[in-house]
Amino acid sequence: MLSHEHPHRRLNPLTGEWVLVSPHRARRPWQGQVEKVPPETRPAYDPSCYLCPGNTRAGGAQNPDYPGTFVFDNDFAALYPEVPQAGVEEDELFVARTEPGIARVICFSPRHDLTLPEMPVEAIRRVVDVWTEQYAELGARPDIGHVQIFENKGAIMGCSNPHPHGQIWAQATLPDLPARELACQRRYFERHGHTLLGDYLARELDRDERIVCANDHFVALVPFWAVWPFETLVISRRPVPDLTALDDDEKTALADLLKRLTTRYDNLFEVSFPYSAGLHQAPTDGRPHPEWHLHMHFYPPLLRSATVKKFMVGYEMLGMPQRDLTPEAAAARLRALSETHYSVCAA
Ligand code: H2U
Ligand code: ZN
Repeated sequence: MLSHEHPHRRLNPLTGEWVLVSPHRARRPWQGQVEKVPPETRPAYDPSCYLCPGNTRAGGAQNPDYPGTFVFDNDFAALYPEVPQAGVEEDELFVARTEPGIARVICFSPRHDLTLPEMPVEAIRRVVDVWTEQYAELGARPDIGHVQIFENKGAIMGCSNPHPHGQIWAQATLPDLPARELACQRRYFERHGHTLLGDYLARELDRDERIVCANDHFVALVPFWAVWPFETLVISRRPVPDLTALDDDEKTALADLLKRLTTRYDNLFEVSFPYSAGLHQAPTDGRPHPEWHLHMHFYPPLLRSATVKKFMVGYEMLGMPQRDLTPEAAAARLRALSETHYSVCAA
């Protein structure tokens, strides 16, 4: 029996990568800065925000007076459809290919001052519906093989604007991380006849050691192989390959779980909790993907306060990811938090 007290490695079965866990180091003294972050107040409408309704964007286009969600083609798109098919393949040392794609921005709400945890479940449900529609529309295109929907939240994550929004990068080929997840899920499904995440979820529910919160259709947990201090994985209880396979109740349940999870995150350090989060759905290559199990990753960088974050440097850039706080301890911290947003409690 492996003791979680000693340095050990854990395998991420979704990607085949390992993480080094050094629990004893969580006890080391911390003499770095711990700043108290003053609560941020933002207006409901900001005339200088390029995402607020009615405003002119940096690219010159004008936003409509949208009442709910609003999707537009990214004015500074990293990918666009009309690229001439070309490749460099001088030899095995210099390989490059053009990549067609589409990049979009999704405003979650017309309200400049809200974030997901502060939005009502019905409004988050609209965001889930937009994600579903966008995955279906972009995925149906013959030139799109993968649709990556994500949210970058907080200035330290490189988010350019506090207005609640996410992005979509859809492209011809499968990016590296989903490709690794595809290979691992496929191998598992061929061997066992069930999805990897379905079996994993059943085991986690049984142990109840890393579960953060759950409802009838979705579960949020700190994965056994978490890399980021408070990383979580949201898994559908029913093994479905993508959002379009969810029924009405399941989509509302996803919205409910997202609100509850992000509220817990904000309550952890009483700050609008930064993260990069994204859905992992089946590739849109026109083939069935019974092995793919819909899930969403949350990768938050904060470690011990509103300002002290985990850096992926040194050993991590040269060796492998490493963590001090155990996933079990992180889950216990998140589980102990309230699902009422701290700003409501303070009011
Ligand atoms: P992030 O804040 O997550 O970085 O995303 C904002 C995106 O919005 C970014 O990709 C786009 C940027 O290109 N954008 C527009 O498309 N139009 C604008 O007027 C400003 C920003
Ligand atoms: Zn705004």
